[in-house]
Amino acid sequence: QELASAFPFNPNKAAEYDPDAALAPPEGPSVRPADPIVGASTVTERNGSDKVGSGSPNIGQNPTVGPLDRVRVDSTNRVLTTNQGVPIADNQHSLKAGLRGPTLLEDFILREKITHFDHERIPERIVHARGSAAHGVFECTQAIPEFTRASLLGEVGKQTPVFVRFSTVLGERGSTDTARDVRGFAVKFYTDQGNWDLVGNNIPVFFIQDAMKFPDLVHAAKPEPHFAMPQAGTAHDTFWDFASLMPEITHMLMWAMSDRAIPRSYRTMQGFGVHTYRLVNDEGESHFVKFHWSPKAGTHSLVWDEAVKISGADPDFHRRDLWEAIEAGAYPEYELGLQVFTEEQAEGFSFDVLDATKIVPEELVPIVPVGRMVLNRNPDNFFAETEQVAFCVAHVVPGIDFSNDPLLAGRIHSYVDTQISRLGGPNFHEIPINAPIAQVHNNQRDGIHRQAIHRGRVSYEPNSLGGGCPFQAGAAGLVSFPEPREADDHKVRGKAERFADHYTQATLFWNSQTDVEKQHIINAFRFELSRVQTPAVRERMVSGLMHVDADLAQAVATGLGIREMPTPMPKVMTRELTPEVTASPALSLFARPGDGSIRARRIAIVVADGCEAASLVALAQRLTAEGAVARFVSTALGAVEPTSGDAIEVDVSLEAAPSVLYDAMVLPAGADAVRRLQTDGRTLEFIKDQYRHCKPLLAFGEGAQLLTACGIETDAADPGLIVATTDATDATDAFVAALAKHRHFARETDPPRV
Ligand code: HDE
Repeated sequence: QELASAFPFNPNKAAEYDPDAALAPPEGPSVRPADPIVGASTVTERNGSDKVGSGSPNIGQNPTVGPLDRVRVDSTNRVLTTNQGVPIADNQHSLKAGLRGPTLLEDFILREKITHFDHERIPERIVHARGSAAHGVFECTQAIPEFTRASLLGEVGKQTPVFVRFSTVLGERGSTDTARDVRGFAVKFYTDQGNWDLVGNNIPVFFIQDAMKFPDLVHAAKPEPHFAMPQAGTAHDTFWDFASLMPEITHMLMWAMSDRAIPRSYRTMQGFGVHTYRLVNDEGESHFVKFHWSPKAGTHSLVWDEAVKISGADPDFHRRDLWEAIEAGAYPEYELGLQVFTEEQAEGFSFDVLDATKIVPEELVPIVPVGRMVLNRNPDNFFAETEQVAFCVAHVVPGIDFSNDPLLAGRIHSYVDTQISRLGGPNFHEIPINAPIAQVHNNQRDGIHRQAIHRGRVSYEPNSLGGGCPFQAGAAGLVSFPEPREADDHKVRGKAERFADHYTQATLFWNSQTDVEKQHIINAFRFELSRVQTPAVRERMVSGLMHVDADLAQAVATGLGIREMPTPMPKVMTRELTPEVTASPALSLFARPGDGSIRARRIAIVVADGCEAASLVALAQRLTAEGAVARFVSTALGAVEPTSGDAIEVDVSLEAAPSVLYDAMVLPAGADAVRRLQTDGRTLEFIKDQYRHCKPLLAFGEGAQLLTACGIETDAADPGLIVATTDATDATDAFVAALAKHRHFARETDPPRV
């Protein structure tokens, strides 16, 4: 008894001694209950689980995989032990034969520590290695039993726990967050019918049409094999060589060269299932479906110059943003929308819905909102959760099924396959973050690191010795949609005809962009292709772009110094298809400005000795009250003495957190302060970057002189540039409105003026 209280038992094992203690959530700061969506009715928590369920009897009761609290470890007030639970007396010194003598082989404590350390790393994901994740809740807002028997969409208000991982595709695990790249948007729904993984991207189309080409695509895009450069980017010869020879890539390139590939935040990007999937209802009827996530905060991006600079200033920019927003209670929220259509409708479309390089325009099939997802809790441990989570396209639940998209088919195979090597064996579904809430019963046995302790002698089916258990669910289980085959289908390698239309939707995307977005796309092509060393590759790309839009191709060619336009690339499909839609405003990033909130936006309020504090402090209070993050910035840390009132403690120096890490900037009034700031080149550089990146700027009083010193015209008609007297509350209002709008591109020029 005495020993037990001195060295409490491992809580993972405590159930064997004290079942009540085992079921109680462990104490300590690392464990917080999930925050339910406010106002929702059906949140129940079992066993203190973070996996908030819908109240079905299975939730939290699974003896094998159970809630995550079962495996959480909190060492507060605990003694240091070996992996066998033996208390360690001295963690500083190895065991030696005399103080200056050799270290002994006998020192199993040293060897255990070093051996474990030696094996800490697991292989990173071959793609999407760099990622960040969060826990949350999905809530059904419109039940659609007429389309699907998936229980998570069966009842309004029903809540399903989720774990979401965002990622870049190309970079290694430690690469920068703000590289130009597609972002992964993978959602694991822990439903009461088993896990459903919707493994999507922030761009609704893909580079290739057939899984057969995926290793080629990734080999071309990853660092070149001879010298392993460049990291986390496509601006190199092998990618564009491949791209220029694969015209099916054209539509995706338009998206990837747009500002979609440099999001401001994971909170401000859309997500897409990309492929056409199927919904199947209780009667076995099927509809095609496309999945869309839309952020409540709107779609906002960085500008390229800014993204490049952030890579140096804070390579963890997106990871930090997601973490801090959740810690601050500014929970990222997304709406799930569906495009549901019939097979007959799909046959009539001018494009093939099995081709992942095509979208279904919203004008053709509207998006119907069915739910919302709130990310409300950061993981406790990056490795255990974010790194070990294993998403898999094959994880579907009854009511959700696949289409024949040939890209999807390859993915159904690839994910589970790669995870067997990445996570070291076939039992990775038992790793707590991957384990379903639904109970797991089957006759799969053994394998490396098996956790479940299966009872009884039956591990086969049919059986009589185990009473026939576990038994087949029959119609209540997952029944694949019995899709009829065409009578004349032959085994063949090839593609359906409409897959060969490589340009119509690339043109649709181009035509749907605003002028600002078009210019950014041109600049991105110019940048990426300027890095390509092989002139023939650059020319071949331009010859393909000529089919998208003549102006686009010309502008890119000019940027590359190509004086004579090449012959357009021969088209694979000569038959002209008539698209249903030639412009879709919904494809512009500006179509989703968001809810007008400024939550989690970061504002630099510049201060220096001799500034007028009252207006700045009042502004900081207002911004904080609206959920924004206001930071007092100066040339160095320490306290700043204003003209009157209390000293202002500087939060961060210009050096430590340059301009690109802020969404907006405020310059103080006060002649002395302005004189001081003006003599520091870094302040002016800070202001210039804010201006060049089209961010809101507010200058009080003499602060406007700093703008002039940067060559910024203060009387320009620019709603993002506000010059005010110190007591102007309407200026503060204008600033908050400018902040909610995010960027003010009207001032942008190419090349930049400032
Ligand atoms: Fe993936 N993809 N992918 N992919 N993918 C992986 O699985 C693959 C594709 C996506 O946060 C891998 O566990 C093939 C499209 C995301 O853990 C791997 C093909 C879309 C993630 C794999 C594709 C995606 C991955 C690497 C073409 C958007 C990260 C590690 C046939 C709809 C998930 C892993 C996470 C990860 C294969 C194409 C999204 C190798 C073969 C299209 C978000 O299995």
